[in-house]
Amino acid sequence: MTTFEAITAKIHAGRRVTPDEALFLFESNDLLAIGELAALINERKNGRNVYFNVNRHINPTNICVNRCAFCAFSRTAGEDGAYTLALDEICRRAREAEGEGATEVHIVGGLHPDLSFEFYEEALRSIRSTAPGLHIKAFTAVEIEYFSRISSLSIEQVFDRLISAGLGSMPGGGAEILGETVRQKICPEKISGAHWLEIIRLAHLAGLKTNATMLYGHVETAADRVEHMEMLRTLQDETVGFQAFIPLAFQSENSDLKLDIKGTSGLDDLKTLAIARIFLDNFDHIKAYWIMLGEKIAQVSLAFGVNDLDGTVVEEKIGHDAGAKSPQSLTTEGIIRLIRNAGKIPVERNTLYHPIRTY
Ligand code: V47
Ligand code: SF4
Repeated sequence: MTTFEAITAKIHAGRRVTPDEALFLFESNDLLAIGELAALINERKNGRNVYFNVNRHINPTNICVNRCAFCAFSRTAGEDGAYTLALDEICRRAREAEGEGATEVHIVGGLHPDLSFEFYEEALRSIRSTAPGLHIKAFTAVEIEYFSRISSLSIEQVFDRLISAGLGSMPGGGAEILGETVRQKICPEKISGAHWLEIIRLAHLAGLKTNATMLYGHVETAADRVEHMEMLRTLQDETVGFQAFIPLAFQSENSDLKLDIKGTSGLDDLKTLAIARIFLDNFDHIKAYWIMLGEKIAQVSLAFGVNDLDGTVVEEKIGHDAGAKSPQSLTTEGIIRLIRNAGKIPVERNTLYHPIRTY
């Protein structure tokens, strides 16, 4: 029989927790005890260091042929609020970010019906030449699969071409909940969970580091979350290509998902982050994305196993179009203060987690 004592003993011995044990933790309301276990694991891996990076998000277009039910960011071409940035504007934002001390641009967008694969290659090339100091973290597995379809190139060829154009790594979006039953309810047009995992596997084989996200707080059950994390843990055993795991708290405004609940609770946010830290023993970093969580829960999560607060972001659209109440951007000083006030050591990192400066 699963008990808290047995799980605690396992963690103290550095042993891996099973899916049933993770589910047991989700069913427990002893948040502080779960947090303590997560904090212990994090302390072993990262000491008191908490990472952040100075970055800027650029979303080239919100026009998307998928129109996932949970997504308030996307539009159909011609609809009110639909936009596509010109190459010049994408480059201007990247140059501005570099000028303001950013080391990374994070680029994701909708699946545009008319833009060609060459547009995206050109965007990467132009950023690389105008802002050579920036690491380009771009495109979810969902976009990569779309590029392969619109260009008639294989996934491997798409990666080769994008890496030649300047792609440095990939963010972890598009994972949502990998299990098919939930996926059919929240994003039936999107590639399957198995396909997402396969594309990420190919990214890792091509030498790209990626992250992995999990969109939670909608129709999924705790068992769906555990299954999602188990799929990631299994792939990570094989490739060691994941850097951070990022649970994304669902923002419910303007979404087509008609739910009784309005967003996640603070308790659920902290429990989910802590259980992720406990379960994903082969991930180095658990990131609290303050945009979706709010600054206060993100700060408290530093005592619940989290060791990364993402970045300064500058202009965030995906969460804010869905009603996120956090600011659009944090200053470097703001993030440093937030980490210090939690009793931790702020470390500015680059995208690949090399420390740039310890404060
Ligand atoms: O895939 C869409 C999510 C993701 C909503 O890898 C929503 O460093 C909450 O992946 N409520 C894109 N979430 C963002 C993303 C990300 C963000 C920050 C850092 C990294 C990283 C990756 O946003 C989508 C989807 O899962 N999303 N709509 C919503 N209403
Ligand atoms: Fe398109 Fe991504 Fe939004 Fe789905 S989540 S509608 S794929 S932009």
